[in-house]
Amino acid sequence: MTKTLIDALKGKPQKTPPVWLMRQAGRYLPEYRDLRASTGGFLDLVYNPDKASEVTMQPVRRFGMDGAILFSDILVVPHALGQQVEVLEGEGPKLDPLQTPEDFKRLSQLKFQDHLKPILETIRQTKSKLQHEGFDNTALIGFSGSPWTLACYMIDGGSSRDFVKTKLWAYNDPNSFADLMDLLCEAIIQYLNDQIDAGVEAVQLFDSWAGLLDHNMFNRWVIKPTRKIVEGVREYHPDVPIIGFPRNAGRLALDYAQSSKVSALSLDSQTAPKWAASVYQNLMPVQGNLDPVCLLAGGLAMQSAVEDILVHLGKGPFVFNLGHGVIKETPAAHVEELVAMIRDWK
Ligand code: 1CP
Repeated sequence: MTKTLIDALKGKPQKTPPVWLMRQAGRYLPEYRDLRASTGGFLDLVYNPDKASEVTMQPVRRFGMDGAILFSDILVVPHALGQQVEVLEGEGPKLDPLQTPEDFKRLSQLKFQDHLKPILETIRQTKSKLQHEGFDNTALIGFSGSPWTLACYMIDGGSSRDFVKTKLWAYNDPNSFADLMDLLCEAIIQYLNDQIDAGVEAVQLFDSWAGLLDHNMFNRWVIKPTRKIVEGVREYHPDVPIIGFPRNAGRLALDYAQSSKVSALSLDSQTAPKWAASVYQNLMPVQGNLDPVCLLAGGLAMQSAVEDILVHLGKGPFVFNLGHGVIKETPAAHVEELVAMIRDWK
C-alpha cells in the first residue's frame, strides 16, 4: 500500500498534504519527559530499542503524523566511528575534538555497523508497532547528519555559532579535510542503506550548518558529498526518497536542488513559500517550512503563516513540516491545532 508521505516525496501532489515535524519527539511532550527521566543519559535512550521505538511512536499516537522520524541523533555516526561523544543535560553534545589529521587514526569503520545495530533494531520495532497499532499511512523516516555538519561537531567538539575551527581546517588543509569527508560519506552511505534494509521508507540528510559556507566551500563540502551519498544509496535502493535539508543556505539552496540529486528539498523558514513554489517546486517536491517560533506562538500568527504555506505550496508535491526542529517550550496543543488545520485545508 502506498503512503501519502512517500507519494508526495516521489512527486505526486496529495489532496491533503502529509505532515511530520522535525524533532516531533522530544522535551515538549510530557510522555517524552517521563520516559527520559526513567533512563540514564540521552545516548542510553538512543541505544535502547524498546524505549527509542516508544519515543518514535509518541507523536504518531498523539497527533497521527504521516511520518514517524526515527528517534536517534546525528552524533551516533562519529560515536560509531570511535569518537567519544556525550550529550550533557542542558549543555548539548560534547565530543573529544579532532585536532590534527593524526587524530583521524582514532576513527575506524571496523566496529561501525556493530555499534549501530541497536538503532536498526529500533527501526524494526517501530515498524512492527506502526503495523500493530494500525498506523497504515504513517511512513518511517530514517536520517543521518551530512558529512559537513558531522565534521562541524567532530572538529569543534560541540555546538557553536560559527564552527570556526572546522572552517579553518577546511581552508588551511583541504586535503586532509577531504579525507575526513570521504570517510564520512562512506560511513553515511553504509548507515542509510542499513536503515533502509531495516525498514525505513525515506531518509533525510540534515545539513544544519550548510549556511556557514561560501559558494566554493558549499559546492565542495555540501553539494558534492551529498551527491556522492545520494548515488551510494540509490545504487542499492533506487526507489527510496532522499530529502535534503541544507539549512540557511539561502540562494545556494538552488544550486543544491539542481546538482545534489536529492529527491526532495526541505526548506528553512527564511524561504518565502510563494517564491519556493515557482523556483523549487518546479524542480522537485518540497517540505517545510513553518518557523518553529511561530508554532510556539500559536494563535493568529500561526494560522496566517500556515495558510500562506498551504496556499502557495499545498497544491504541488509537498510535505508540511517546520523550517527547523520543534522548540521544547512548544505547547502540544499548538501542534494539535496545526495538524487539524492541515487536515481541514481544501
Ligand atoms: O536530553 C535530550 O532530550 C537531548 C536533546 C536531543 C534530542 C531530543 C538531542 C541532543 N538530540 C535529540 C533528538 C534528535 N536529534 C532527533 C530525533 C528525531 C526527531 O526529529 O524527533 C533528530 C533528527 C536529531 C538530529 C540532530 N541532532 C541535528 C540535526 C537537526 C537540527 O536540529 O539541526 C543536530 C544538529 C543534532 C545535534 C544535537 N543533538 C542534541 C542536540 C541538543 C543537538 C543540537 C546542538 C546544536 O544546536 O548545536
